[in-house]
Parts: sequence; structure tokens; C-alpha cells
Amino acid sequence: METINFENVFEGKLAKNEMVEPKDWMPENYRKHLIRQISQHAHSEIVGMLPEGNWITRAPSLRSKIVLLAKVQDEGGHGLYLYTAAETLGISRDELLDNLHTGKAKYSSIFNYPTLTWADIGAVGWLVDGAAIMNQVMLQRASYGPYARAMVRICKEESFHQRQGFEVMTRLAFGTTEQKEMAQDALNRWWYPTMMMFGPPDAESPNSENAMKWRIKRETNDQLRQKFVNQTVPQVEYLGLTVPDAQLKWNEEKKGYDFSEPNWAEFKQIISGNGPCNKERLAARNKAHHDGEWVRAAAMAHAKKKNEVYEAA
Ligand code: FAQ
Repeated sequence: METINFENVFEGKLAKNEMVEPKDWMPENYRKHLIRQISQHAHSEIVGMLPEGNWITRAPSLRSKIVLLAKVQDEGGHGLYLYTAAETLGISRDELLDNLHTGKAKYSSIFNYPTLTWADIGAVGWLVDGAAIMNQVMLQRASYGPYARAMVRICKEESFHQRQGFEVMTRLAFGTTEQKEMAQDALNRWWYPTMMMFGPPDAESPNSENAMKWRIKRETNDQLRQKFVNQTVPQVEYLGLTVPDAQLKWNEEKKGYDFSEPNWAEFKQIISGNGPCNKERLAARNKAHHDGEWVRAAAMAHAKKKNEVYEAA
């Protein structure tokens, strides 16, 4: 009888651009890599609800409140799809959340900055969701089926979020002098943190080699950062604002902008738990989890009862 070489089957799938599915054999390091990335992504979505949720009660109109509420709710949904995708790799939701709450797992550096004004909500939607989409479009073709499929819906929703943010920025940038100054101030504070979202420079990105080899990432951190700058600068110009980078310059040869690198020492501090809001974010997540205990218990009791009724029938 012919023996199956599972490693060859896995490599064959990657070579043919086929999806790897939960019940397929996969190398242990591939599984671990995915759990790390998907769970960090899920944590980012739910921690990302906090800086925006902070403005729901202070949105300047009923319409903007409704739109922001819907956006924040979407982020919760993204967390749900992603936790579910991570669970298919053999890790429990409790363990995933425990890793977040104890500070063992990372979440996106961007959510450790404060949202000080309403313009920050515009900047988050426009720049942060814009960067998230730039990164996630390629993830729709990631090799792991449940992750790639979750990304399809997430990307659609993120596009709406990006428009929401750009609309807020447009109103402010074309509003009074004071409003335009608020928009510029938000851009000044969010520009470099957004650039950090793509991760460290390629030469200092330990996970990229495997991610590219396994078709989890299709483009590198630096490639995506460059794409983001190229796409966003014309939008800044449209708004009549200024990118806070004196070195920013169109480079005809590479058909893209030359720009200054973010402060990578600051990035390292943030991902080590020492950013402006790290402690506040973790405390808020832990409190929400603790306060929601009765909801989880009630849902479990309800599901158990329903199951008993179903089995008795
Ligand atoms: N923040 O070797 P690499 C959103 C860590 S969703 C924190 O380059 P990799 C939606 C990295 O984990 C935003 N840590 O890593 C929204 C690694 O540490 P580890 C989230 C970072 O994985 C909008 C170490 O540095 N999106 O915003 C960051 O190949 C508005 C070395 O880095 C995703 O998660 C960072 N920025 O590349 C929600 C997308 N960058 O794990 C609410 C999926 C790097 O070895 C409101 N993830 N690190 O201890 C990815 O594409 C990748 O994981 C990267 C990092 C690109 C984030």
C-alpha cells in the first residue's frame, strides 16, 4: 500500500494556491504561526473598539453617533470571526482571551494611543482602517481557508469604516479654521503610529520569511507601508492638509514616495507594554471580561437546556 507523505501534500497545496483546511495535515510551526497571527489580529479588533467606543457618547450628531456605533459593533464582529478561525487550529477561546488579558499576547500597537478629539475618530477610520485594509486585502488569499474567508467580509466592512473616517476628515478639513486645525493635529499624531501598524522593517521582521513561504503574507511589511504612503498622500493633498514629514518627496524612479521611517524605538516600547495607553486598555478589557461573566454563564445554561430538550425529543 502506498504511504501518503503529508508534508508533500501540504507543500503541493501551497504550490497550487489551494487552501489548507482545519482537518488537513499541517506542520506544527505553520499551525503555531497562524494561531499567533490570527489571535493577535482578533485581539486588535476588540481592543480597537476601546479608543473609538470612547467617543460614542460624545459624537457631534445623531447621525455620526449611529455610524460610529455600527462601526464599533463591526469591530466586535471581526474579533468574533477571527477567534473562531483561530479555534479551528485547536486552541480554546478561553486560552486565547487569557493570553490577551494577562499581556502574554500582542495586539496592534496603534490602539495604545489615545483618541483626544473628534478628529481622531476621523483619523482612525481614514488612516487606521485604511492601513488595515491595505494589509488585509492580501490576507483574503492567505493559505489557511478559515482565515482567508473571514478576511473577505472583514475587508468589505473595513472599506465602509475607511469611508466613515474620510467623511469625518473631509467635514473638518473643509470646515472652519479651528476644525481644519483639529484635522491637521489628528493627522500629525496618527501618521507615524499608522505606519508602524505594518510591522518592523523587513530586515528586522523575524516572522516574515515563514509567512511568505507559507503564503500567509503575500507582501512584506515594507512593501505594504510604501503602498499605504503612495495611496494616502493624494488624499492628504485633497483635504488640503500636510503630511508631518519634511522628507516626504515623490521619487519618479521608483514611482513612489520617499518618506521618513517611524520611530522604531517608540514602537518597541509600545509592543513591550509601555505605550501611552497599554495599561488602560488591558485594564478595560479585563474589567469587561469580568463584568461579562454572568452573560457567558447565562448563555451556556441556555444552550445546555436547549440541548437537553433537543435530546429528549
Ligand atoms: N503591533 O515579524 P513581524 C485593525 C510584532 S486590525 C503590535 O513583522 P508579523 C482593524 C509581531 O507580532 C489591525 N505588534 O510580525 C481596526 C512580532 O511579535 P511576535 C491588526 C506588532 O506577524 C481598525 C514582532 O512584532 N491587523 O486595525 C506589530 O510577520 C480600527 C515582529 O514582527 C492585523 O493583525 C504591530 N503593529 O507581521 C479595528 C493583521 N507589528 O508575535 C478597530 C494581521 C509587528 O513574534 C478600529 N497581522 N508586531 O511576538 C499581520 O499582518 C502581521 O501579524 C503584522 C506583523 C503585519 C501585524
